[in-house]
Amino acid sequence: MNLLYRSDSEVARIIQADWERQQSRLQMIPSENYISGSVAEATASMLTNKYAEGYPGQRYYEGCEYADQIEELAKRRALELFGAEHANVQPHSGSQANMSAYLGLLEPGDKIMGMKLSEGGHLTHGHPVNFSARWFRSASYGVDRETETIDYDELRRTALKERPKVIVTGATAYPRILDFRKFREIADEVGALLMVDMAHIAGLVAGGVHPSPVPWADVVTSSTHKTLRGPRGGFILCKAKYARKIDKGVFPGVQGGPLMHVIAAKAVAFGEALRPSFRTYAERVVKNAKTLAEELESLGLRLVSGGTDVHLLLVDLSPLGMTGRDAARALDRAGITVNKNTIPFDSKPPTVTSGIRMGTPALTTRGMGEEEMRTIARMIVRVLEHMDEERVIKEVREEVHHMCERFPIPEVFE
Ligand code: DSN
Repeated sequence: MNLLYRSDSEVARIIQADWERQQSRLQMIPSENYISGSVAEATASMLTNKYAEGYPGQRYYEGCEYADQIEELAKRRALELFGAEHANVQPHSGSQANMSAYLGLLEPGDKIMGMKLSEGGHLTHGHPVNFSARWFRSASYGVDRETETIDYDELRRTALKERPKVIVTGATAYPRILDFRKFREIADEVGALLMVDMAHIAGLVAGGVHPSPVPWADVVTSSTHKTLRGPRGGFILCKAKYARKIDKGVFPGVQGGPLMHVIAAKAVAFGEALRPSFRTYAERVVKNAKTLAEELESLGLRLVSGGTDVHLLLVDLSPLGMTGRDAARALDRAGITVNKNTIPFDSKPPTVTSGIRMGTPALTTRGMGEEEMRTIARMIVRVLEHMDEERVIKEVREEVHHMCERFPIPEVFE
């Protein structure tokens, strides 16, 4: 950032400060990760200067020959990585991918049925404050109170009653494997389309450690920056028969000019995820999450659904009489960054919550393994047990600092 320091040090200093925060704390928000230097270079490239509204070979601007090449390359790699029939790599984010897919598949007022945000879903899956429930009608499903996992019989009953046009699945805070085959069966029975938002698990699917939704879903949406470890952005995969509708939903339906620099970075990230080493990464993410979960449980914490199959876990703090908000703040002061999160049937509002959500994608990118997960679990419990003792917070902060120094963020991904 030499140039930026010389021309606008006010901005450069803030960027540098956040980079130091990322390096010196344990980043355990499960939707965050570290991109490679190559993804960063592509994101910062001069392709940002180009307007390329439209699609390769059918642009509304001249001078798009390299924009076409980069978009075709990103699409080819996405198709190879996920084995899909059609890809659209233009969505600026996961939410815009969802908005575009709805616009392509539905008319205003049609009904969607998605998982409740408070039980693990996402705002764009039909939450009342979101466009997905304001422009469309929305019904919802959740988890069983006992098992805290999806009860597929109940889901089927709700679908039969509600008769949605699209069933949406995919989650932001669900620690278990989703059974896409069952979703497909239910969608077929009620005559609905199946849309899977795989944003959280895209890297696990690419790495072969979570079943792929691609064979089962009509449309799969995703972001690129979570377990997939790409730039901030989105993409959509679909069966060939929906290609036209989906493409029209993205452009001109929702977006204008695509972010060509980000599409280039998506191509780089898809390329990285195609390497055999990415499988090892995905396996380690899940192994680390399971180890972290086991250690936290053995130290007395209650985990929603009793554990995890994926990259994240949810801790229920209500038995300790504490809120997610207070716990997350104390942990961040100790250098462990997680987020407060509602747990199923939470009695507290989303700004307070009874839970914290944490995950292993970023720690695993740093090269941390099971031994570090056990140490981190002990540090987390120590902070929770001594939230008001500055001495303990400081000691943990120092331990975190040493661990971060031992595991620098890699610039290059092999
Ligand atoms: N906000 C994201 C998350 O943290 O899970 C979902 O889009």
